[in-house]
Amino acid sequence: VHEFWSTQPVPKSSEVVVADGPLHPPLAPELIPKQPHSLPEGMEWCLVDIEFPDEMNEFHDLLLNNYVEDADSMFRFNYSLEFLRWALLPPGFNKDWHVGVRDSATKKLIAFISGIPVEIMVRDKTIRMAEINFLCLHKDMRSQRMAPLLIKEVTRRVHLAGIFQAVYTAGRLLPKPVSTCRYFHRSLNPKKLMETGFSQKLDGPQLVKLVSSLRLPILTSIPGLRAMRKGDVSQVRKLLNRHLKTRYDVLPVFRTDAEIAHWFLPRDGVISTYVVDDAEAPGKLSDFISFYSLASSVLKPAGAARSKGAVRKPHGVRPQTTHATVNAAYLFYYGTKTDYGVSLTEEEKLACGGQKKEKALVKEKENALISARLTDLARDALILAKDAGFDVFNCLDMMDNSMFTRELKFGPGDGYLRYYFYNYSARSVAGDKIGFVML
Ligand code: EN5
Repeated sequence: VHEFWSTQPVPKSSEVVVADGPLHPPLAPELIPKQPHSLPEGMEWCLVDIEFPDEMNEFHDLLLNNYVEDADSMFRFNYSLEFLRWALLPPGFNKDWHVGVRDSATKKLIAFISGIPVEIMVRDKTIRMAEINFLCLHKDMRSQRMAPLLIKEVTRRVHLAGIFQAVYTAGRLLPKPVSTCRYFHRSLNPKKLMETGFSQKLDGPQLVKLVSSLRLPILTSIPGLRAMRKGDVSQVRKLLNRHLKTRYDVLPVFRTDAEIAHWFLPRDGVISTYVVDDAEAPGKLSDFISFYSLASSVLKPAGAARSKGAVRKPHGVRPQTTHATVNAAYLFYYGTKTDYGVSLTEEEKLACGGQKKEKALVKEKENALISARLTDLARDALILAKDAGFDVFNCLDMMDNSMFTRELKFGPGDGYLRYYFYNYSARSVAGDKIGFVML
């Protein structure tokens, strides 16, 4: 069934993985082809130099018209130029991993795939990997078996750098996910979401009730919450690495302040990070939360899918073609110290009557604290995102997100995100043990 994936170092769909480890050892340099894989007649490999505006615009255009859509083709990701620079030019990026394909005759960019370097911890092992993203084929080039060529070519280039594992995500089911997460959405601008078909149309008393239930406080609630600045970088690094390591089974390791500065310092229209500057100890950060900005183009006016007349549109909400995009904030990373130094009273220890029970009770107390704190942080993030003009706030049911999604009125979407490793077979990981966010 999987003509391509059955030839690749990934677990079979039918297989139950029982131990973590590479599927093949590092390749000896002489076994890695020095020349690019061959392409069909009329196509050629190119590097897309993200630092050149012209090439960047071509790449941006390819994605704008051909990248990921929802299951009903009502929306398509609309990554901004600035976002793509942020995503593809982190510290240590490799130009050779920004791979394009051009039409030899017209020189038009018709396909793309990228990798960036990342260090991922899977349970107790730290592995240097390529993070593969933005695989995109022009719509006119579909079903010509091009994706396997792009994947093989980026793999070859990653191998040449001495890296033999990769991590990637997809909405689709492939062999074989290490984890499956679901998208959750929190309306910030319910009327616009209904007009674009992003959420179910309501009118009358139902609409009134919904809108009032989605009201948010005008002001954020956490004292000392402010935008992150340069001076916060090293504290955010420690806060984040510790939070990820203590809470999750799959996580990135941020080795340097430069990486944290790149991924977290606020950039307009790209990434927002807020830190909590403790009032009692000014300059000491206790928490942070971040979200990135990714619009989706509206492809069909709301109601177009059922305009044949089978189902009547509720009147009062007219289909609108006036909204070009839905502006979405996506939850990125967060970290909190609220669970520092949870301890049991002598009384509680006695009641436990054993190390094991004590550990469980400490965990339970930590979780209660974290849950309350994350709910406050996420609520403040919703307020800030709404103020900044976002229409919806999205996240996955990964990390500790399920601790606040219900209370904060997120609802499940129709999309899923599957996590995959290349040349690493890992026992499956529960969604709430995934601590790695992809853009
Ligand atoms: C690159 N590494 O499906 C791979 N989005 O739910 C990326 N649905 O926006 C792969 N279909 O549910 C990405 N509204 C895979 C995701 C692709 C995009 C995608 C989904 C995620 C999405 C929306 C719109 C659905 C339109 C019809 C959705 C319901 C919102 C509602 C708001 C109020 C509370 C309940 C949910």
